[in-house]
Amino acid sequence: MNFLSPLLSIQSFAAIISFIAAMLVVVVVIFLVITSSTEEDKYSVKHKVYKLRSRYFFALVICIVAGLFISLRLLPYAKFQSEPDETVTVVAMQWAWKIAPGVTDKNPVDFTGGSEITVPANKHIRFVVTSSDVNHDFAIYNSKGLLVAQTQAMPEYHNALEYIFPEKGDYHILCLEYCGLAHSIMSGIIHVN
Ligand SMILES: [Cu+2]
Repeated sequence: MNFLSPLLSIQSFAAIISFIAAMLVVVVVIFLVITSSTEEDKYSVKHKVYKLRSRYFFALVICIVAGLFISLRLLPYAKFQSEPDETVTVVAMQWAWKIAPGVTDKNPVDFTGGSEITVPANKHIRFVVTSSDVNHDFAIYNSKGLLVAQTQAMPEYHNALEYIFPEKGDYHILCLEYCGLAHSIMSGIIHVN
């Protein structure tokens, strides 16, 4: 009996706490019932909230439309609407890049090109990118090693990548999609002058 007494005291303590909590709930419910508003009050509050809601809605619409017009001007697409100053064909293959100026109607397998090309700075360049075997990704990095443009190189698709090189110097080409064992040696250079 002796060893049970601490347990009993904990039990009675818990019972008292539970009773107090239950009483608190009852008091809160009674308080809410006494102080709750009538039906008419509910309608006037509802009217106010609806008015606020419609104002909030119009403010939101104005913000979204203004944001749209501001951000649309920052999109890069507008400056690429015109025809490019130069077009470059890029064919990816396991595990090299075949790059040559101009557009070609040659089959990507028969297409010949080197891993380097020279293009002018501050001119609109269009890279027409495809692959002669599996999926690759044509990625251009600037001299600081930052990725500046990329597009998928996929067999039977010709993806156009438009870019204006802002600075003279050497830009590096790497493959951004794992394409097999020697994926990491797929590199090329774009000389910009
Ligand atoms: Cu690759």
